[in-house]
Amino acid sequence: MLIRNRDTSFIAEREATPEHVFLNRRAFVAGGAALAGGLMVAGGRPAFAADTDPSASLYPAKSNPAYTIDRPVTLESANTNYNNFYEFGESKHISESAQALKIRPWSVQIGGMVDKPKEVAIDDLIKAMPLEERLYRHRCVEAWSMTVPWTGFPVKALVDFAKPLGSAKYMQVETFLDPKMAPGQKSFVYPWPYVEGLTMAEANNDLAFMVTGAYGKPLPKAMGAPLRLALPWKYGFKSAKSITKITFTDKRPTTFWQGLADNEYGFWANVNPDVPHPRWSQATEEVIGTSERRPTLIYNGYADKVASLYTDIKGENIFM
Ligand SMILES: Nc1nc2c(c(=O)[nH]1)N[C@H]1C(S)=C(S)[C@@H](COP(=O)(O)O)O[C@H]1N2
Ligand SMILES: [Mo]
Repeated sequence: MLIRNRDTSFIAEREATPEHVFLNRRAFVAGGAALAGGLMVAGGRPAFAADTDPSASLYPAKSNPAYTIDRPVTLESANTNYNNFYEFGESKHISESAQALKIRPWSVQIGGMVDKPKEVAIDDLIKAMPLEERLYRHRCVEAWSMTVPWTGFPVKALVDFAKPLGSAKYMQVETFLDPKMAPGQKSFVYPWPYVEGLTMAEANNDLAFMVTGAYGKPLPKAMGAPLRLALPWKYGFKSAKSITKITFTDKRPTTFWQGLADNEYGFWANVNPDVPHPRWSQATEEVIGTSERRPTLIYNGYADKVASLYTDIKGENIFM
């Protein structure tokens, strides 16, 4: 993610170049140096060990034919080698360092404006929810995209489980806070923990998905195990990873990226090719795992399912 020069230690090149381009170049240079020295660059450990995950027997889940798409699925190996997970570093290649993420025991706190606050162990939650597989597009604000076979359950099922009060207007989600486990959280540049949020209408929309698996297996750590969001009509940063806390509230959350640069990353963040980011175009996207660029679609191709959520919102930029 590109951020503005709040911290003057960011070098000029980084400000002029999308982060993934800059970092890939750096990785290329480092790889070249290692090869010149006669070393092989390590191939990388597997993203996770599905056989040791206590939820492994629940996968693969049946696929929901209502959510298929007209693009090839991104190769799993391409996906786990190109991630945004700032808790484990600013590079796209965090799948090794993310192995430090401890995903059991794991529980999710549910509170705020609810009938009764509760804490639920992840395996109890997964067993109580109706798991299914959906193919979704994923469009990062940095103008790259993937197609991912997620497994999970509708956010609406979690809302029903949480029983929010009628006065709740937003669902806020938070990632763990543990700088010992996640070295990226030692950086004071970022407003940890990662916070995101949805309106209740968005949370109850059919497309809003709570993810527990991918590629027919439990979710790899690099993709935000054991619980993350997938909100395919919004820029990827809305889809918070490794969720530990869900709070229902009547106050709009200040999200992680807003906390860093609210002139560049908003609360709504709906995909729109005609509304550029302040420093780059959103008209097209690099399709990860291919050499293609494709035109970006309004609401990332999901307008029929979500556009009606925004018809009454006035005086705000719903595309930032
Ligand atoms: N906790 C947390 N969630 C996060 C992020 C992050 O850095 N930390 N990055 C976001 C961004 S910018 C994107 S594009 C997606 C990336 O998900 P992926 O790595 O599974 O493709 O996760 C989002 N959720
Ligand atoms: Mo992103």
